[in-house]
Amino acid sequence: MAVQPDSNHSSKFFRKDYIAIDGTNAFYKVHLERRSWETARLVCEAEGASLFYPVDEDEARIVMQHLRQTVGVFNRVFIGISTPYSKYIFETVDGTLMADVYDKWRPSQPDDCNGTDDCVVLDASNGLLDDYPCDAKLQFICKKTESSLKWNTLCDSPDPDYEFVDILGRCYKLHLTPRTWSDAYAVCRMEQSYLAIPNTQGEAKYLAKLMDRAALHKDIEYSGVIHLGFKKTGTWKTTYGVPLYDSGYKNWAKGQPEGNDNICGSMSNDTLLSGVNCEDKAIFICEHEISLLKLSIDTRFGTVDT
Ligand SMILES: [Ca+2]
Ligand SMILES: [Ca+2]
Repeated sequence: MAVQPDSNHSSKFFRKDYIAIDGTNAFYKVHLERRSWETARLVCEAEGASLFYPVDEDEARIVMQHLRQTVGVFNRVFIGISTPYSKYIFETVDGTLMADVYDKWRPSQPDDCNGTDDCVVLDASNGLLDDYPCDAKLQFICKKTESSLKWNTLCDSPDPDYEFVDILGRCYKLHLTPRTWSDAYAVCRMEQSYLAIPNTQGEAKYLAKLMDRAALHKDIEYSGVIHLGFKKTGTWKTTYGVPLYDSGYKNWAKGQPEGNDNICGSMSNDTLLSGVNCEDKAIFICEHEISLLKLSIDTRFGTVDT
C-alpha cells in the first residue's frame, strides 16, 4: 500500500510561540517572566499546555540542552512537581508520583529547608532538582505533548472550545469564569485571541446568543453582561486602537456612555453597550480570527526539507 499522507499531520503544529524539540514528541515554551509555582501552572493551562517536568532523563537532557542553545544561560525553573497533599509526597501536575518520572535530586535534597519547600525546581545548569518555596518567583517552561493535541481544524486552533461561526467567518469561545476586564483580556490573549469586539449588529446578536448559554449554568455568577474588547482611556477605543465610533457597532444603552475615564466596555444580552467598572467581574467571550489557513500547508507544518 502506498504511504498515505499522515492524517495526523496537523498535530505537528501547536502554537506559534511553542517550539517542537526533536526527540521528545512535544512542544515547549520558555517563560522568562518570573511567576510563583501556582501562577506558572495556571499560565501553562491557559495556553492549553501544562507546567513542564521531565518524564525521564532523556527529556531532561534534551530540553536543557536545547534551551541552553536557544535561550542561553538561565537559572532555576519551576517544574510541574509539588507536594499538593502531604510533605515529601511529590506528585506531578498530572497526578503521578514523582518516582515514576525524572527524580534526580541534588545531593541532600529534598530537605524542606524553609518548612515551605513544597514545589520543585530544576537547575538548568546541571539538570538536578531541589525542593523550593512555591511562592518564590521563577521562570518556567510549558509543555504540550503531540499525543494530547487535537486540532480544531475549523478554528485553526488547538483549543476544542472555539466554535466556528459560518456567517461571521471566525470563532468564539465563551468563558464562564467571571473575571475583571484586564484578567479577561489576558485570558483571551493567552489563547491567541482577543476579547470580543462586535463590529456589526449581526455579531452583537451572536455574542448575545452565546452569552445566554451562561444562564443555563446555575452555578456561575452571571450578571447579564459580558466584558468586551474596548475601553475608555481618554476616548473609547477598541483594544486594537480603533476609535469605537469607527469599529462598526456603537449601539449604546440609554444614558451610556458615561463621562468617566478608565471604564471598560461591556454588553448586556439585549446587545446594548455600556461602560462598567474595569474591576467588576463578568463572564466574557474571546474572538479568534483564522489567519493560519491562509498559509500554505508546507509553511504551516514546517516540512520544508533542508
Ligand atoms: Ca530544598
Ligand atoms: Ca469582531
